[in-house]
Amino acid sequence: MTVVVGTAGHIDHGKTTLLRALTGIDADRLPEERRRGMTIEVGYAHLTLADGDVLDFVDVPGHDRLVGNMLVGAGEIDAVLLVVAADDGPRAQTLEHLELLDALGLVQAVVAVTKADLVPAERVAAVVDQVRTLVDRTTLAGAPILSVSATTGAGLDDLRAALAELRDRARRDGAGAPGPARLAVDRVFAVKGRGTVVTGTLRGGPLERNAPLRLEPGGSGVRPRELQVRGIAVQRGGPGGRLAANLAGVDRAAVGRGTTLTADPAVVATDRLLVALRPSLRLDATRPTVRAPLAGGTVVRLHLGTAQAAGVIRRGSRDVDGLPGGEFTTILRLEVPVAAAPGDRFVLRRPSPAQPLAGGRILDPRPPTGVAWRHASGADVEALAMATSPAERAAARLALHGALPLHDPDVAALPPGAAVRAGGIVLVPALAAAAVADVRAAVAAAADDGVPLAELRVRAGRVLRRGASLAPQVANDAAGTLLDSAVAAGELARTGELVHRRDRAVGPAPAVLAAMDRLERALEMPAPPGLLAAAHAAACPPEGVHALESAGRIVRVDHDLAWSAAAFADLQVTALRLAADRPLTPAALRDATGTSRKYVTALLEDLGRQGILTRTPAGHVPGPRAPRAGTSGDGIH
Ligand SMILES: Nc1nc2c(ncn2[C@@H]2O[C@H](COP(=O)(O)OP(=O)(O)OP(=O)(O)O)[C@@H](O)[C@H]2O)c(=O)[nH]1
Ligand SMILES: [Mg+2]
Repeated sequence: MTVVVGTAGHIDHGKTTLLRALTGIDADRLPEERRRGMTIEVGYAHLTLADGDVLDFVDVPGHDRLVGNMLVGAGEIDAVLLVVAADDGPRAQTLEHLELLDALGLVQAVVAVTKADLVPAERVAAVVDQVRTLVDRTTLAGAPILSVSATTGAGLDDLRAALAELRDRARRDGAGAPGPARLAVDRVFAVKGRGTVVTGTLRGGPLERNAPLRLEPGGSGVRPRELQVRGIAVQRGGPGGRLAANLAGVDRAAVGRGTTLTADPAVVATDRLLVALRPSLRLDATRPTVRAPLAGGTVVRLHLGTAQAAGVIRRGSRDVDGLPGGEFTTILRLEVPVAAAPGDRFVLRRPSPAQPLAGGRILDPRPPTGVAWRHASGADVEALAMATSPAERAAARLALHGALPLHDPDVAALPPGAAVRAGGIVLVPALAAAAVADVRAAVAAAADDGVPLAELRVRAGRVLRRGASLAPQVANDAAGTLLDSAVAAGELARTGELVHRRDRAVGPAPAVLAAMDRLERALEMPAPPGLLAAAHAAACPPEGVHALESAGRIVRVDHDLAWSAAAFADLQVTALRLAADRPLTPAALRDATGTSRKYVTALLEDLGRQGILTRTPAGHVPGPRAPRAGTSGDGIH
């Protein structure tokens, strides 16, 4: 796994010169950089160590106006080479870079006090002391400090040895820990005849040629046609280290600095993030102290990986202040989406006058919205901010969201019992229980009658949507699964489409049963009255009508037309007998049954739908499902 070291330090303090002395590579490759003798863009070099291992370097500019470019370089490094000129001592960008590295949470560093050839040894020692004090106030505390000269070569062997140790410490810290490959693009260019080429530092596992990847933001699919490590074509690059990828079929304009190339489902494009912020350290006494926490409405510039975006702090009632280390949580809204994943570190700067504001980490790149966010509590946010293991984090994020889709990367990390699976989602158990409790209450309120399944599904779906931001269909599907399991677990009972209490046999009340009998009798004639009027006359409620229908005691052919099953069977026998002789016309059926056009039309349509009769120009004839004379057990002859 290749460790990537980024330079840092004030302008002209000798970063690029030191890298050239170490590696023989001039990271200042642009003509303008060479002419002006200063770094403008991020540059690259690499060093083969005594043990044969290779270190990659990212060289950054020290100019105060180019701190944005410094952060592009610092956004994806494992360790730091801080350079301070012995003649000049620590200066404004020495301090600012240290503040930014601290904000990014970088830990492993080596400090080179360079240009030692220009000053007496006492001056070098004094600068080393000054630097020691500064560095030890940051996350880089304890970093070794060496005095060197790029011009004379003094101290370079010791520096190489210190860099080898730096590499070992970075690896022990988990630099390049295994995980999905992710490359934040820091440079894009078009190569004639080859198409678009991007470069960046690889995080996570290795990247294979032709592996299917996504570009975020945007989500477009891409396969790297060619990979290069330090100018040499490879089948696979990394893990870790600098990588160039030739992207087949991608327009140069579709990729920019900050675009991320990955197959990691945890990386998403987002313009609204839940973050934990820590006010930036202030090493420069002339700079105003950042008040913690940052006020709502504060305009910021986000530097995340190689991406930058304008944003604004949105404070709300779910924000948590006073977390360990002075952290506080907030929502960050961006002007444009960036590619982000949970745990990513970033820096916020004040746009004007430009200065560090805060370091941060992403708690949730897509926090809940709408009702689910209003229902989320500060405690949920705090649990997420304090989570230390993937399982804790996943459980805290589920609690915050109420529900997560099955394909969410956190679902696999959930500890057993932390979630209930329902339909295409997992639910926090309390929310699943609330939905089932609501259903149980509705069923209990309906006493003996039971409640239609469809109604309960929508009802429980509504409960789920109060606790999680879910599409209605997703919520109803999940509610359906919860209902099924409540029935399977014996908490509720189900008869047909009715859900009812387990301790009651479902069925209409005695009064309704009597009304049903009356209605059935009222419909037992070839030309019965309208169904609704008949039900009203019989005092039969709608559920009684449904019960008659589902029990097959009445045959309902239309909204307002039904026969008793017996009357309908008689009519069917008559129709079939006539149709067997000759094509049956509505008039013939009307005369044979003594009814009217209304009844025979409905009857013929219904028998046609069932395939018992088939309509021909001459009239209806027996259809494919007609019971054959003599073989039918229905008594048709
Ligand atoms: N005498 C002496 N001069 C040095 C040494 N290192 C660098 N210099 C000189 O210092 C000047 C600045 O060096 P650079 O390497 O360009 O400085 P830098 O830190 O990369 O500057 P930026 O990229 O603009 O931030 C150049 O003129 C170098 O020749 C050294 O060890 N001894
Ligand atoms: Mg330089």
